[in-house]
Amino acid sequence: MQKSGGDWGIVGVNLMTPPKQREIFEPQGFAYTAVSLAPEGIEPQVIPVLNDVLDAPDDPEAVLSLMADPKIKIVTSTVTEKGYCHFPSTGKLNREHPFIIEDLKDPNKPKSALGYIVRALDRRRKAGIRPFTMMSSDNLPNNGHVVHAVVVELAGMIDPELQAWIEKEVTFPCTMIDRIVPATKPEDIERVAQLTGVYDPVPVMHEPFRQWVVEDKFVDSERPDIGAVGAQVVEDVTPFEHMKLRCLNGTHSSISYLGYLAGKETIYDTVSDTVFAAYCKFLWEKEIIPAVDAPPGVSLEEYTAALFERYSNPSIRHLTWQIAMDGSQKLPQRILETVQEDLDAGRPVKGLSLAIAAWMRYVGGVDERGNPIDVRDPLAEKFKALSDAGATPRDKVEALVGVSDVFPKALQDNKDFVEGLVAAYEGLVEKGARAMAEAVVK
Ligand code: CS2
Repeated sequence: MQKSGGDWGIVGVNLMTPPKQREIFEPQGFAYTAVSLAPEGIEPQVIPVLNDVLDAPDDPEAVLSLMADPKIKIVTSTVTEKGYCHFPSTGKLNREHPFIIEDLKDPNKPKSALGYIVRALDRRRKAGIRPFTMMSSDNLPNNGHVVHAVVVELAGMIDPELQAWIEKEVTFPCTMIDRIVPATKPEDIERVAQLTGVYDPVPVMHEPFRQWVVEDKFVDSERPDIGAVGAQVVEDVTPFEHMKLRCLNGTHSSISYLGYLAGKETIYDTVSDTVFAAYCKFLWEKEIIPAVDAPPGVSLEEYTAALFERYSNPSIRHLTWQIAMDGSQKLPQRILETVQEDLDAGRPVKGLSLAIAAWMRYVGGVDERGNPIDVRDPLAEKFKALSDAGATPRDKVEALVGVSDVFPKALQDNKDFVEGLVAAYEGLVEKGARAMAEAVVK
């Protein structure tokens, strides 16, 4: 904002309660502490960029009138994959979603991010105000297209004229954002207080690495000079998204499911085990890099070697349990698209199939030592019921592959792929995750 000139500012909006974010941020002037966790040392920094923070459930009108204010030029969303209320395998809006049903009831009390976006755009249109740019910052391929499709679909359910105006006037740039930021834990808050002498209940603990790639598609070209602080402003984000989602998130999820089953608490713990380290490198070399077109000038070998260093950062305690969350929303773009491309090209997929089988075992809700797993996923109950109903690994795999919200038809119909999953699942039950990861690499 300093480098851009002008009078840019940022207002944060919290869509879900509790906790009440405004009450937390206001006494500290809306500033917060970001802590860079480098292996060679930790570095706290005060981030004073927020002008205000609003809690939507407490005051929907404050949020809607702000979003309808002509001084708002850009709305960004960081609501996680499931926040788009869509079917991950098709990208279509889930019209039965409880939030979407709420969004349709009262124009002044939306529930989902999409509801706020559509209702605020409607106010702007009716008032003759230019729209804002709608920029998703979530970890989805074609995130601009995803949010565009669901916003337009929801608008169409409200008013076809609004839908047509959005299609004509609003832009939805695609973005790729990369920085490992584990959820803040109570011990982090204590640690930051000791480090800085200041109690901040909302610090952000992050790795040093960062990458931000943005498609240059803003309403009336109005945006701050994000290039001045290292964002890459490009014509096409797709190769960057594929590289990140498949190389980083694909292995992140794979080693999280296997690592969790094997009793590993964090990514660092998992890759410190030579078996899982070799498995992760095997995935890149044999199954993922062959399915990724590198962005111009990027070496995927160097990119993945740097990723391995990032995973091996002992200062980052990124829980395998956290990454394992919401698998139904993550698997398609992180793993299944890669598998499909490998299969189409005649490449083997035994490494990624093991990861999918590990996810299936994970959502069954019991780990290798017989302990229950706290599975967090919008479809958790469905997965548990399907898994419990099957007597054998084969029954369980076939039932879970049948979930069309997650698996595209081409994979459901691919007999060899499904047989591979059955064999991997049986192996997980008989030998365990670590032995199975070892067998893949041999
Ligand atoms: C992680 C990501 O929680 C997860 O699913 O894989 O949040 C990952 O840390 C980020 O995409 C890194 O940029």
